[in-house]
Amino acid sequence: MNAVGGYRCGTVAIAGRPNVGKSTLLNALLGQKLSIVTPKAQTTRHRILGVLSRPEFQLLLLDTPGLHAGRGRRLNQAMNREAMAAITGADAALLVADATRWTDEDEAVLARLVAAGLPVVLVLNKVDRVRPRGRLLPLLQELGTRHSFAAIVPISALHGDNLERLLTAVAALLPESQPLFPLDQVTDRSERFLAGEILREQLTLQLHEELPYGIAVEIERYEDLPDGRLAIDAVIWVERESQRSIVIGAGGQRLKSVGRAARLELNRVLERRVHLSTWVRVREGWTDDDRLLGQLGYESR
Ligand SMILES: Nc1nc2c(ncn2[C@@H]2O[C@H](COP(=O)(O)OP(=O)(O)OP(=O)(O)O)[C@@H](O)[C@H]2O)c(=O)[nH]1
Ligand SMILES: [Mg+2]
Repeated sequence: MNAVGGYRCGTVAIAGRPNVGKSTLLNALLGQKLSIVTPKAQTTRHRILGVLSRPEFQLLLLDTPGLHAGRGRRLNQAMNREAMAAITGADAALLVADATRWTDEDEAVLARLVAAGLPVVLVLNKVDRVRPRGRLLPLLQELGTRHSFAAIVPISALHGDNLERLLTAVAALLPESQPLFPLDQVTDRSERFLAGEILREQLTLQLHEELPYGIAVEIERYEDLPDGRLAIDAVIWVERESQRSIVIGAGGQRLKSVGRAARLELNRVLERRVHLSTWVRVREGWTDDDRLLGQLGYESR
């Protein structure tokens, strides 16, 4: 199957405003968890590559941070830049939107994709939430007038509905090329990176309001133990001393609960037993400091 005539391969950016289901879609297409998902906006902070290899094509899917308005903190700027870098280098884009609600933010993302000159597939996600179902058709028609999309595909990433149709539409946009990655490779991210993300996912799920946005995770040790388990030592960075006590919680209960949930998820995703140790440390104002962002693995400029 390798690189015979007609084989297609290219990069497709999964773009959209925060919280529309981009990461859920990446995971659903790949059939495994590569990117973390939470009900809160601005969960994804990095580009994450998922490689989907089929007999006819290889799709290099890039999950991106949700594009959001306002200059915000340096971290927000870095996230927007990361998303734009993925878009600029792509052969095509999926514009993921929430089928229950088209907003000005969606319109702004569309404008950026159009400016980048990419063919765009509009992916209307969360159709399982559209009630009554008849509402979908007028929305599809209305959005179809805004741009000449390569295709408009309603899906439910959560339930895996209509994903094959989406793949057919996307594959048609890929250039003819040999596969660029080995056929058994699924991502360019390490398990160590994913481990840090899974801990951040649990922190985001279990902490309230603004706090998750001020948290970063750094894996300090990732090592096999003689008993077969994987030892992971993680530092949870917060911006202020007051946040440290919130993350730890009364009598250490919050951190214990986060650590337990993260360990169970790590056992599942990495398919091995994990021994997870966590520390909470303060790095004053790291979300708005270029140097500290760089130290924590965020491209700040
Ligand atoms: N009902 C429903 N919920 C969905 C669907 N897809 C995603 N979600 C939910 O929407 C929320 C956000 O999903 P994510 O995949 O994290 O969204 P995202 O676009 O990656 O968000 P950011 O990384 O913050 O930009 C989560 O609670 C998902 O479970 C869907 O098809 N139907
Ligand atoms: Mg995401």
